[in-house]
Amino acid sequence: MENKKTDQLKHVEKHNEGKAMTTNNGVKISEDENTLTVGERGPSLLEDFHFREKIMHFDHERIPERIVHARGFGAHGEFKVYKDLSEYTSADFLTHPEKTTPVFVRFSTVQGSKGSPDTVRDVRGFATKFYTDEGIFDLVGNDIPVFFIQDAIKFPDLIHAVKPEPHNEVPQGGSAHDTFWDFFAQNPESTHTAVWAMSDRGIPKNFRQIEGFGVHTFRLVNREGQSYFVKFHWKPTHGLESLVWDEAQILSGKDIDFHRKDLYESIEKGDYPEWELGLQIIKPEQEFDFDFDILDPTKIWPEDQVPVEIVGKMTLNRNVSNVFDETEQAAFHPGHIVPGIDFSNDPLLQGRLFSYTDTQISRLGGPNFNQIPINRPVNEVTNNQRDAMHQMNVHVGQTAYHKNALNNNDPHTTPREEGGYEHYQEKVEGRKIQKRSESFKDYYSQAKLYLNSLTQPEYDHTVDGFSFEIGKCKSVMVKQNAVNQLNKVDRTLAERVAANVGVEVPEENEEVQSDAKDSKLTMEKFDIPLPGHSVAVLINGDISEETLKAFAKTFTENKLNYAFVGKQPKNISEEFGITETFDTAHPTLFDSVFVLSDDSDLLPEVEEFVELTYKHHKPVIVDRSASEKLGHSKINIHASGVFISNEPEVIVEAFVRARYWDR
Ligand code: HDE
Repeated sequence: MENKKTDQLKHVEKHNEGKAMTTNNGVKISEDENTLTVGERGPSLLEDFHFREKIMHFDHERIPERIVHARGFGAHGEFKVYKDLSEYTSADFLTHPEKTTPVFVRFSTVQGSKGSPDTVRDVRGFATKFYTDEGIFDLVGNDIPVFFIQDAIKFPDLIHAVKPEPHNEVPQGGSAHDTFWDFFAQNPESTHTAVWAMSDRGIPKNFRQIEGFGVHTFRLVNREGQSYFVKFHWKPTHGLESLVWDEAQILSGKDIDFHRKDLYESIEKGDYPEWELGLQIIKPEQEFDFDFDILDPTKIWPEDQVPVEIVGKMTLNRNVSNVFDETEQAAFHPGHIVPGIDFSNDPLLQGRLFSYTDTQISRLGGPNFNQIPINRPVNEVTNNQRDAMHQMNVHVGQTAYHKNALNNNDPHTTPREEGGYEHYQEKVEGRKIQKRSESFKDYYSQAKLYLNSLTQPEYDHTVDGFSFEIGKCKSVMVKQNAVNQLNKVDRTLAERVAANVGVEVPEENEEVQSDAKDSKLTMEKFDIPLPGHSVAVLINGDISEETLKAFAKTFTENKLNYAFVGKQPKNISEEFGITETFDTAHPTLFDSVFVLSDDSDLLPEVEEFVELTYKHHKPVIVDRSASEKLGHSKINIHASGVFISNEPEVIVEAFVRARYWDR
């Protein structure tokens, strides 16, 4: 949409204009560069209270990072429901199409620490805070619809296995190591999610183009008290895209902030990321109609069996003003729900309900974290909770208990009919036991369903993903055990991975005997819209200002991001022309390449740039002059996705596909 020659800081707000600097106690400061000393070269004096305060505050600037999902980035936005959903729920924000509900979303990786690269292979967190008029609803989901475990008691085990190994704190930001694959092989319920994570879903291209899933089964409850089982989905209107693994690895060095920059810049440019909210609904009487348990978080509800109903749209349209104050201090919780939404008995969900408040208390320093601006509901908070660390309110009055006569029993409780939250009355009977339900024990059918549903390139990438990760393990036993697990899902996958990592494929073929597919699982079901696509225009030699302007015009009209890369051609005004050099630009930072050349030979940097773009299956466009000189390169100019043209309009044809896998 914009030539990259723009001042990115232009949108950052000016602050404190014309105001004096003060201490935290409000005293105006006359000196902020030299501490108080005895004479110019003498000892410093502790009585310099401004110095002491400034250093003390700095010493405590960091808070503990999240134990998981430490690396993340967020933005503000809004949500609107398309139609009144009171058939299913009484939730105010889902029954008033005229209302706009503010939201805050934080995307994250799971494994890496706060400073780890964005493009690692991992599940992505997709947590949304809805500031509804009835209180906060947090949809704390992921970009993969299933999870590695079925019971929350195993979460510390999973996370200890996937995090850097304790003896050497390696690797950072990834699961390609022994303890994770040992966990995988010993805990077969992780198979389905692992297959998703090893597929293209594990290396999304950006946050704008991921799906979001609530993962667990929740309940919707309508005004009459009828309940429905529900799964929540976010479908990106910008389509769904992934990186290729080589590209993701290069980006981990070239630009570790690749995803956060993309989100920030898209919002700054007004190319707002959007998702539609989808619901899958199962009626209570259908609970046992499926060949999977609807409470099992390692299972999807295949969309071909339970269609997703699109019910609303979320748009992210405002960057945060301060990442620490807002994104870092945001406290999400799957237990933050509003009337009309309730929980199911999914044991993973039930365990999460304990963990999130508990973790915020140590991360954010006490139980008043709800009072931090980003966590505050938009409606008024009134109750008898008092005191504790970092209390921000000054409570008035004599009473802080219920019931009371001194204050007319206020704040009072509200019946369900008038908007008070009442838990759904589910009848439950049984013995107290510690045992997983038999209905949770099919670990492999849906892993097979997923593999069956992929296109051939997607399947091949999944083989590569497993081969890389298992191949990185040092223990031959772990590699063998992992391949043995794959053999229980898909024989071809097991054979190909075994060959790649150098272990035996088990003699007996134990794969799931099923050709079942779900048409919604491939990523290729999504169209990739032209706007937002980025193109590197490589300038080889002297290209006229007129030509560059014609390109700039077409790109802008089609809402494409572009950069002119190379050396500034002669006779071009300084404020126009080159925006990146071969030192600053890199093929992995763009979606495609366009080469403009005069009669001179191609620069080696141009050739390298085009070769890597070609290797990553992205569109390559060269003008006629450049095409004649690419003969001896690694590029087949007749291959699919390679276009020879001098016309800027060729982009419309070239960019209909993000990747040309058949090259
Ligand atoms: Fe989380 N998870 N989780 N999780 N999770 C956290 O909470 C936990 C699970 C998810 O951007 C922590 O505030 C347990 C599933 C996201 O701030 C912690 C279990 C799903 C985020 C925690 C799970 C998620 C978290 C760490 C097993 C997808 C980041 C810091 C029962 C549906 C939210 C924090 C943000 C964060 C616990 C499993 C998603 C430790 C015990 C399943 C997106 O409380």
